[in-house]
Amino acid sequence: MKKSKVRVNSSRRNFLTGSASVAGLAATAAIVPITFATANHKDGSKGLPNFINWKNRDALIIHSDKGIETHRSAIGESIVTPNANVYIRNNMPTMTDAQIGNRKNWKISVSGVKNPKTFTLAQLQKLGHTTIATILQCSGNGRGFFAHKVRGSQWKTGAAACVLWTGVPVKAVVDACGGISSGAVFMTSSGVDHAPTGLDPKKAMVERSVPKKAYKDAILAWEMNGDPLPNSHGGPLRTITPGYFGINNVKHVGKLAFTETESDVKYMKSSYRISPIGKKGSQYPTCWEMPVKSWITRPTDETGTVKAGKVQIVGVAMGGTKKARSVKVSVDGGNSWKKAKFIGPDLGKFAWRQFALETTLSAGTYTLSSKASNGSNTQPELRMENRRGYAHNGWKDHSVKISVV
Ligand SMILES: Nc1nc2c(c(=O)[nH]1)N[C@H]1C(S)=C(S)[C@@H](COP(=O)(O)O)O[C@H]1N2
Ligand SMILES: [Mo]
Repeated sequence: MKKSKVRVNSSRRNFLTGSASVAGLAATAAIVPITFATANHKDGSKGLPNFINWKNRDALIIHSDKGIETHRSAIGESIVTPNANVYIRNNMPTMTDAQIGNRKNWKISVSGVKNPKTFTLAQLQKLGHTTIATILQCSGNGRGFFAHKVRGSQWKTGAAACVLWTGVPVKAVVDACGGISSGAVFMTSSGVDHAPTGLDPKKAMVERSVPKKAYKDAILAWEMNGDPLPNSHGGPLRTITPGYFGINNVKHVGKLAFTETESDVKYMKSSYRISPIGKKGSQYPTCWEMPVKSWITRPTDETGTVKAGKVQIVGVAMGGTKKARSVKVSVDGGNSWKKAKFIGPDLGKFAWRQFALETTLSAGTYTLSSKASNGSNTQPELRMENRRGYAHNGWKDHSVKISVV
């Protein structure tokens, strides 16, 4: 397997994340070696774990049976990522058919509303129906570019997907319960995948609170790209919180609550906190809204030899909780930029936009970069250094080096 190396520099900087200022976190100068494989199965010849044996092995990089990444070139040539190519991130094991039972009878309790109720999936399906496109992206996507030793899957670009979800708007569910109770500040979703493990719920339950306002866009989804929501993606029912990082899209959801306080489980309180290297604690911001980001999907080392002449540089750009407005592409490592065109359908502000720049390249080596903007924010050059390698949207690390022959 041939590998090439791209060396990029990062230098000191401070950063902002979402609306919360994280002062005092700064990168020390570092040389970051980034390795791209030219062939699939760069993780060795491991097969797919059993619970996702229906997935497309060639599209995936297996970090572990809890972290399976999509190859950079396999997130979809068109806008939506095929289910067989979508990454998997499990804190708890995927529930089995036996544990789930009859899907139509799956139950979710709704509280923190005027009239708390429990609905079966069949009942939810009568309350409302909608389809939205969102980006599912792990908070740690891009972790593999960090220079310090970060615990967790070394994701590069492929802990992300653009997916069409079908389900019921949370707003319709809230209306059916007489509205949200006064005093609620958060929408809290609880997964029940910890239950079969018998582990302490405070440590094992994936329960996530998001600011209440997120309920207006959120849905409870039972379908993913036209298929019943696969167990591995949280079937039969999952909260989709558009514009928010993956963890806030709770799989196997059994409880939805409008709460005055944030959940106090581990996955809310201590995990997913964006803290300086060497520090941790719930005083740091949690991974909620995603920042503006883009990356090139083609050409890369994965997509084969690039011949001199006309080249299509293609990628995806996301605006976070706002629409992606523009994206610029550089073929010289960021010295000069050209505006790329958005192509394909616009599936709304929570989906990514595909972009393309047609250019002519002669033989040589090139560093291809992309930089997206949502009108208010533009991708920074450098990552914000942080302990667990979250929320990386720096364009430099996401560059690809290609040889044109
Ligand atoms: N119930 C539950 N929800 C969960 C998780 C989990 O382990 N259990 N993992 C979270 C994380 S960290 C991410 S990135 C996404 C991954 O979704 P996927 O496996 O469908 O790609 O689901 C989130 N929701
Ligand atoms: Mo994640």
